[in-house]
Formats: sequence, structure tokens, C-alpha cells
Amino acid sequence: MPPRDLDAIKRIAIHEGVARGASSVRVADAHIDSLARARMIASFDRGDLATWGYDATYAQRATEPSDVLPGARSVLCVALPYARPRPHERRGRGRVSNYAWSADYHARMRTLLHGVACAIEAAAGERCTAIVCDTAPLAERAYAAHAGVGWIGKHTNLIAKDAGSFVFLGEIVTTLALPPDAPLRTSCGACTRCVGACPTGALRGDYTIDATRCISDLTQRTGEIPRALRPLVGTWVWGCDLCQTACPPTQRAGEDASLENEPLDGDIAAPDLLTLLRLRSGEFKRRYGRTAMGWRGAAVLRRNAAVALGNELDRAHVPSLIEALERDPHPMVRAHAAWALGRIASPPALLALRTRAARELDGGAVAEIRAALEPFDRGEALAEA
Ligand code: B12
Ligand code: SF4
Ligand code: SF4
Repeated sequence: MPPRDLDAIKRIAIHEGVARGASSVRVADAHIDSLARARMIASFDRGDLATWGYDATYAQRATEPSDVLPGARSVLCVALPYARPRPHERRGRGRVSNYAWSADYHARMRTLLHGVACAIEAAAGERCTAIVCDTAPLAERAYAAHAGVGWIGKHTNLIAKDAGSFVFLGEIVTTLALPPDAPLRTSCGACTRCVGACPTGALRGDYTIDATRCISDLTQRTGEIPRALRPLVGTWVWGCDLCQTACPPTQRAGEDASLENEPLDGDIAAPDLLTLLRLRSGEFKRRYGRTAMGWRGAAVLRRNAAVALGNELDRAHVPSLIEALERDPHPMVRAHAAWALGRIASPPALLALRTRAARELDGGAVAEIRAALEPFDRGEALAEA
């Protein structure tokens, strides 16, 4: 196909993408990205992504677009903005990351990409595209940076030129050799605001992250949240936005008013923690099934609510935490409720822990109850001595 026609196809794709809500649509060459591969392997070797089970094979596949589509020559990268104003903080309410307030972005992104891919294939007269968003192995940020959609910041997110970092990324890998765009020349410079804003010290400041410390990872994992990190999670119950809300280019970008980013309801961004602590499967599916919070199940959200309540240190929450300690069907939730009660440490909280210690059958929950009581038992032993 002559280059002139490829230029026209690229223009059609860009027009289609922007018309469908993307803030940016640009093209990268579908080369093997050796730099990104080396950075990913180094990150996996350090254990930064330990919870995700990524390895050198994943890094290899993610930096070779022909793994997604044999014969790939170009990657069309799009950024879809999603920032919305955050509700005021209120006691007893959890914090949910901006990206999960509206209907799950994967479906929206796929619809957008599908429309653009159809336009490309109609113009090319052949099947020549594959769609990627989050699921197929692809270093999405690295290719978006090559295409000049934005640059990768010290918080490791891609900062789109005008929309900031609150953008979802999606790609169309194609066998067409579309004319590539140039990367941006922008960088973070001397700024380190995201590093200072991160409560868990997950960001090193050298454009790498220890994701095992990131609240986004901690609130999405299915196992326990490490005890030492629980106090640092604060009241986040799903994801975390702190490094991005501190980021000057993201602040300057402001919000996106499109209807698709409208929060599903008034509570979704700041759910009532006691309601979340009692959330069961049916209600979970009804409330969260359509959102990006809908894939880990109700027990993970109950666990996160227990941690948030432990961090609020409000004695009024003790009866609900005792109920979770005694009746929650999931041992992980009982274990985190034990931790929360130990943090609050009012006389009824400690009594409930001691009573439960004699009845609890799950080893992990027993260990948490013992750990919660340990400072007080030690104190009593010292007083007796
Ligand atoms: C696993 C994962 C996570 C993990 C790990 C995050 C991480 N930083 O790696 C956790 C659960 C922590 C996470 C959290 C979030 N995630 Co996430 N996540 C992913 C996923 C599925 C894979 C990322 C991955 O492979 N990480 C491994 C690292 C080593 O590789 P990498 O980040 O892709 O790329 C590195 C290299 O490319 C390298 N690099 C290569 N070339 C160059 C060149 C230069 C100059 C530099 C500096 C770096 C560099 O730097 C990159 C960053 O370290 C991607 C989707 C995808 N397939 O890419 C979404 C994705 C990265 N997540 C996304 C989002 C929205 C989030 C959250 C904002 C959600 C939230 N609010 O809670 C947070 C942000 C936390 C943070 N500070 O990163 C978006 C990011 C959009 C954007 N603007 O960048 C993505 C792209 C999903 C999407 N399709 O939109 N996520
Ligand atoms: S999302 Fe939160 S915990 Fe994760 S790196 Fe950013 S500020 Fe730190
Ligand atoms: S806060 Fe500053 S250092 Fe961090 S990503 Fe934004 S511009 Fe870069």
C-alpha cells in the first residue's frame, strides 16, 4: 500500500478516536522495545510486582507487539480521560479511586477501540487489527510514550499532554505501517511531589515503584494486607489516587465532564464503611458488578473496610467490628477485624478479642487475634511482675 494511503488511514483513525472521546490518538512503531523489556525484567527481579506473578517471559511478550498480532507494524495508542471532582472527606466513609466510580472502563475502551479498528479495516479493505486494553500482555505505557501520547512520570503513570495522568490507555495493534508520531520531549524534571505524597513509600523517585507497597495493589489483592502496611492504607478501600492528585500536570488538566465518567451513584466514591463491612455477595454484584471494583469479590471489600475502620480509631465502630470478628464467614475478614479491634483497643474490643481467641478455628485469624492482644497481655504481665 503506498504511504499516502497509510497517511489517510491514520487520519481517519485519529478522527474516529477523538470523535469517540479519546483525548489523544497517536501512533508508535511496533518495534521490540528493549529498554522497556530491560526495565520490566529489573523490576520483576527486584520483586516489585511479586503479587502479579510476572516474569521474564511476560516482559518479553509485553515488549513485542507481534505477540499480540503476528506481523504487527504499528501500535495506535489512545488516552481516555476520566478525572472527576472528589467528594469531601467524611468520617465513617471509605475512599475509592477515581477510576472505579463509573461503569467499568474496559467496556468503554473496547467500544471506542472497536469503532476505530472497524474504520481502519474499512479503509484498508482487509483484516489487520487487534485490540488491547489491560488484558493482553503489552507494555501499554511504554508504547503510549513512544507514540507521544504523553510521558511516563515518577509515579510511573503516563501523563498525557493536555489531560494529565487520569487517563485510561488502550491500543490497536495493526499490520499496517502507519506513519509513527514523535515522542514528547517533556519530563518530570526536578519535581518529586508524587514521591512525597505516597503514604507507603512505594515510589522510589527514579521512575520505579515497589507495587507490593502500593495501596492500589494492597486493596486489590486477595490475601492478607501485611500488618506493617495497614496503618498506611488510611481509609482507601479500593485503589489510591494520592500520587496523581499531587501531580502538577494532572492538577492543571482538571476534570472531564463526559457522561460516561459520571459516578454511578452518590455513595460509590465514598462508601459507608459499616455498610461495606457487611457487604455480601448478592449486594456486591448488584452494586459493584458494573464497575472496575467488581472483579475481586465481596470479602476483599469487607477486609478493606475493616482496615479502614481500624485506621479511623472510632470506638463507635467497635460493635460492628465485633460482629465481623465473630460472624464473618471469611477468615481473612475476621483476621483484619481482629487487627482493627486491637488498634481501637477499648475495653469491649479487648474483651471480644479474648473471647474469640478461645473459639476461633482458623490459624491465620488466631494469629491475628494473638498479635492484636500481645501489647496488652505484655503490659499486664509486666504489671504483675
Ligand atoms: C499490574 C498493573 C498495576 C499494578 C502495578 C502498577 C505498576 N506501576 O506497574 C498496580 C495494582 C499497583 C496498579 C496500580 C494502578 N494502576 Co495499573 N496496571 C497494571 C497493568 C495491568 C500492568 C502494568 C505492568 O506491566 N507493570 C510492570 C511495570 C514494570 O511495567 P510498566 O509499568 O508497563 O512499564 C514500565 C516500563 O515501560 C518502563 N519504561 C519503559 N520505557 C521507559 C522510558 C522511560 C524514560 C521511563 C522513565 C520508563 C520507561 O517504565 C514503566 C513504568 O515503570 C497495566 C496495564 C498494562 N498491560 O500495561 C495497568 C495500568 C498501568 N494501570 C492503570 C491504572 C489507572 C492504575 C492506577 C492509577 C489505579 C488506581 N488509581 O488505583 C494505579 C496507579 C498506581 C501507580 N502509581 O502505578 C493504567 C495506567 C494509565 C496511565 N495513565 O498510565 C493502566 C495502563 C491500565 C490502562 N489500560 O489504562 N496497576
Ligand atoms: S497509588 Fe497511592 S500507594 Fe500507590 S504509588 Fe500512588 S500514592 Fe503510593
Ligand atoms: S508529581 Fe511531579 S514527579 Fe511526580 S509524576 Fe507528576 S510531574 Fe512527575
